Amino acid sequence: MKTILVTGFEPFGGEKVNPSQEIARQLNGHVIARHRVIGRILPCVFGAANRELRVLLREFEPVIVIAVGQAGGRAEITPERVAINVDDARIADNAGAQPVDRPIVRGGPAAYWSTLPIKAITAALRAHKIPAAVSQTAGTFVCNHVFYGLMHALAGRRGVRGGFIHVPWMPEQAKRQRGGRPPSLPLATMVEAIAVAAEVAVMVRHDLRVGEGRIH
Ligand code: PCA
Repeated sequence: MKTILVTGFEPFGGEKVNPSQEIARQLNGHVIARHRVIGRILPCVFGAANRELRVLLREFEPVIVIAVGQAGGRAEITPERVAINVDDARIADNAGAQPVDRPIVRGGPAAYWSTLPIKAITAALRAHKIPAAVSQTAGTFVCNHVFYGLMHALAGRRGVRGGFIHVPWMPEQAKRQRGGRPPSLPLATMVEAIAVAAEVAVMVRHDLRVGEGRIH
């Protein structure tokens, strides 16, 4: 059976949980569209996260890779369009590093596009009544770092597609934020969302060609 690799991140920024970690854990071992799902957790550490990811790519030889991370404050499941070649950290990573304006791959391309069908995934999530939107930036912290590292690693591999999806906070995280209650989604909804995304990634080779505002 072919493999879909789903990665999540350990908690960071002083939090005790990370929905992406729970999603990877829960989907590990599932079979989706006749593909076996391997769910693994990456450290929220510049450099180390990409080294770990490359080990997983070699070990499991997945045909699809969906890296997932938390984007606190977002209200929707957001398939990311593009990874950019820069680390610029607003806070320290879990090893205390806080790079500023540093290329991820020296001499590498400025950016890589996701090779997941991001609009078809967005449409399928909305059809499942799950809030979703294409995102035009994965930020410049460890998530973008892993997204770029993933696409750089896949650039030489034909037939392997991958990308990144950010997810909101879980309700218990949102509750703990000061100053109003930011948006969140139940964990079960987010697990379902990534399962749907994986299925669409298997089924859809050519993404929808509709403007973002017209995806239903
Ligand atoms: N979110 C962070 C890194 C780990 C995570 O889950 C980010 O958006 O960069």
